[in-house]
Amino acid sequence: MKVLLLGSGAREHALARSLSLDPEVGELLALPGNPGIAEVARCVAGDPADVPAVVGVARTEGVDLVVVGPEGPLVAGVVDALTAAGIPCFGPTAAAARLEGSKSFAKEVMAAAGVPTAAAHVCTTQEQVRAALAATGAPYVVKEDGLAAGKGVVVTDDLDAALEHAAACLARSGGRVVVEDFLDGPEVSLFCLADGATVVPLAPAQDFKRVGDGDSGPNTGGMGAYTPLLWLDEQHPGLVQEVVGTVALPTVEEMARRGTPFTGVLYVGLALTSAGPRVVEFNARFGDPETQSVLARLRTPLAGILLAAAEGRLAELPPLDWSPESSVAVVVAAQGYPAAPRTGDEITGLDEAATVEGVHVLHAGTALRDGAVVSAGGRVLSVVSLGEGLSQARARAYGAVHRIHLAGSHVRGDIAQAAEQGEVAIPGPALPGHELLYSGKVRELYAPLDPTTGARDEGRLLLVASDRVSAYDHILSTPIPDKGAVLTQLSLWWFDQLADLAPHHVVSTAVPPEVAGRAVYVRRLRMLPVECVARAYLTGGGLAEYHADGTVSGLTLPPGLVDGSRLAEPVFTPSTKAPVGEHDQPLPFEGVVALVGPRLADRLRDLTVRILLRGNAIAAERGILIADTKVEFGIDPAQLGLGPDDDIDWAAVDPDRVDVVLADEVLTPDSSRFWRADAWAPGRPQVSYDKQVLRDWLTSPASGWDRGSDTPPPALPDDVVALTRSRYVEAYESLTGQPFRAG
Ligand code: Q0Q
Repeated sequence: MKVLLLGSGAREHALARSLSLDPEVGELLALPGNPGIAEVARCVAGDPADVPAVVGVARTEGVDLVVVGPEGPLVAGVVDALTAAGIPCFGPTAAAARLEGSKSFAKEVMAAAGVPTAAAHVCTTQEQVRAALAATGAPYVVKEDGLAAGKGVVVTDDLDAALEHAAACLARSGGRVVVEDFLDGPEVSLFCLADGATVVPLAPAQDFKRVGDGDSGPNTGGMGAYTPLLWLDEQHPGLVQEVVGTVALPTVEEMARRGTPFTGVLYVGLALTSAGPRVVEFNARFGDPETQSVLARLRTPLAGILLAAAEGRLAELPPLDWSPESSVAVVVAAQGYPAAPRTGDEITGLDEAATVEGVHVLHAGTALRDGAVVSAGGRVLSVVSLGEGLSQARARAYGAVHRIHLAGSHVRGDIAQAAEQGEVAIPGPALPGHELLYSGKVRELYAPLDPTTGARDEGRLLLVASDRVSAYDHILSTPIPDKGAVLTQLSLWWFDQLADLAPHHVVSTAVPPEVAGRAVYVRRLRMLPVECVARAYLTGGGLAEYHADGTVSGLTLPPGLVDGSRLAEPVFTPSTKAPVGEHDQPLPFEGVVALVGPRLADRLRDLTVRILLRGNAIAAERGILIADTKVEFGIDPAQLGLGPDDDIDWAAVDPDRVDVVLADEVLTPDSSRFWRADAWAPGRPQVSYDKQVLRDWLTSPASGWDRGSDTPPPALPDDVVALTRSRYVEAYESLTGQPFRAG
C-alpha cells in the first residue's frame, strides 16, 4: 500500500510513525512533512490545503490512501476532491467537517441527535451576547463559531473579558459567536473512527491545554497528554461504550440522514460533569498531542484501519489491539509560546533522548539548517513514552525531555501527575446547599452549607447512598432502582437493633428531596483508621488467606475449613483503610494495637464481634446468614477536646471515657455478605442473597462479557435489574418485618 499523509506537526509524525510500522505500507509520502517525518517517509513540498496540488500529487504517485492530519485541508475540501478523483481518503468531506468548522452547526446536529452537551446561545450581536452571559452566569464560556486554531474559546469569570472576546469574534468570523453554560468535571478526548455508518472508538486520553503547571497561564494547542485513563475505568466504567452509543453513533447517523456522511475521526471532547458526560466540542481530525500517546499504544496496524474507514468497512474489523502500558506525551515548546514563539534556535540531544527506554521523539515545529535541526514553530517536539504504569511512563518521558536542549524552551512538569497520584475525580452529583466532599464507588459524602453564610457546617455530614452497584471489582453502568434507599433504611433499622451495644452517628433523616429516603445527616466524627471486619463464616479474601497459611489477619484457624465453613465463633479480621482505587490490606491485631493502642483495639474487636453476633442472631430467624461484615467507628472530636483537623494520638484515648460511635453503614448487603440460610452448603461458593442474579448473568454467555478481560461489564438487561432490586427489597422486608417504602 502506498500512502500519502498530509500535514507537518507532531500529530502527523505520530501518524507517519504508525503508518511506517504497518507491514502493509510499502511506501509512505508526506506533504509537506517535517525533518522527523522525513526519517520514515518521503516528504513532498507543498501546501496540504492546496487541493488541486494535493490531488495532482496523489494521482501522479498513484497512492492507495490519503490520510489527512490537520483541519485546514478538510475545510478546503481536499477529501471531496480526492474522492471525486477515485482516491480513497481518510477524513471527512468539507460538509461533514463543519462539525468542527462551525460550533453553531455542531450544536444543531447534537440537538437533532439528542447528544448531551452544554446549553448554548448562538449570538450575532453584542446585545445577544450580553443577554446570554447574564443567563449562563459565571464562569463565562465564549466560543468563536468558526475555526480558530484552538484560540477561539475563552473561559473566564471576568465579564468584561468575555464581552471583549465576543466582540472580537463577532468582528471576525462572519458575525457568530456561541455562549455556553460552563461544564465542570475533568475533560476527556475520545477519538471515534467512523466510516459514515459504523463507529470504532480508540483509547480515551487527557490533554493539557494551559501552558503552565497546574493549568495556569493562557490556552495553547496542547502541552501534553496521556492514556489510558485508569481513573475513568474506576469512576465511570463503560464510559467509552456509553459515549459511542449516546454521542458518536447518533451523530454519525444524523450526518448520514442529512446526506453528509461523516468518515474519518470524530474527536469527541467530553466533560465528565456532576450531571453526567457532556460534549464540549467536536473536532473532525485527530487531536494533538493526544494522538501522540494514543497511537503509541495502538498495536493494530494503522493503515488497514484507516483504509477500512475510507472504504466503509469498519464493521468488518476485529477488535483493536492495545498495549496495556501507559503512554505520556510531553510537548517541548519554544520560548515565548503561545504568544510569540522564538524560532531558529538549534536543538541538540535528540538522539540521546531517543535512547531512553520506551521513548520516541516526534517533530512538530522543526526545520533543517546546515544539517542541524532548529526550532521553527511554537510547539517544537513531542516526547512520547511507554511505561508500565503512569509513574514509569512519566519518569521516562521527562528523563528524555531533560536530555534535549533548546534555548528558552519550556514544558509542563505535571503532565499526567494528578492521574498518577489518584487525584483526578469525576464530581459526584451536585446537591443544592451542600458541598461534595467525596464521591465513592456507590456513595457520596457532603458537607451541609450554612444557608446564610455559605460556610460549611463542621459538625455534620450528609451520607448519600446511590443506586450504583458493584460486581467483580467493577461499578456497573446500570443502576439498581431504590438500592440506595433500601440500604440506607436497613442501616437505620440496624442502628436501632444495636443501640444497646454502641451509640450511632445518625442525627436526622430530614434530608433534601433530591436524596429522600437514601440519605442521612450524621455527626461529623474523627474516624478510627481501621476497617473493622468480623467473620462468622470463612469465604472470599479470608478463605484465600487461610489457604495460604491457615491464618486470617494473623489469627490461626482450625484445619480442614472450606469455602462457607461456619466458624466456632466470629473472628475479628481487621484491615487497613486503603487509598482511593486500592484494596484494603489485612491487618493483624497487633497492627491495630500499633495504630490505636491496646485499649481501643480491644474495644473495636469486642464491638465488631458483638455486632455480627447480634446481626446473625436476628438474621437467622429470618432465613438469612451474615457471613461477614465491615463496620466503622468514630469519636466525637468534642469529646477529645480537639478541632476537626487536629492530630490525634489514638493510643491516648481511653474508650471508657469517650463514646466509641458506630458510623458509616451497618450490616447491609454492601458492607456484609448475605446468604440464604436454606441454600448454605459449605465446600462451594455460596449463593449471594443480593448479587447472585447479576453475577450469574454477567458470567453467562448472554452478557457477552469476558470477566478476565479489562473491558467493563455491559449494561444489565431489565429483568436482571428488576430481579436484583427485588432481592434488596426482600432482604429489607425479611429482616425488618416492615414494607419497603421508596424515597
Ligand atoms: C465518613 N465515610 C465513609 C463514606 C464516602 C461514606 C468518612 N460520621 C462520620 C462519617 C461517617 N459515616 C465519616 N466521617 C466523619 N464522620 C464516612 C467511608 C465514604 C461516601 C460515604 N468516610
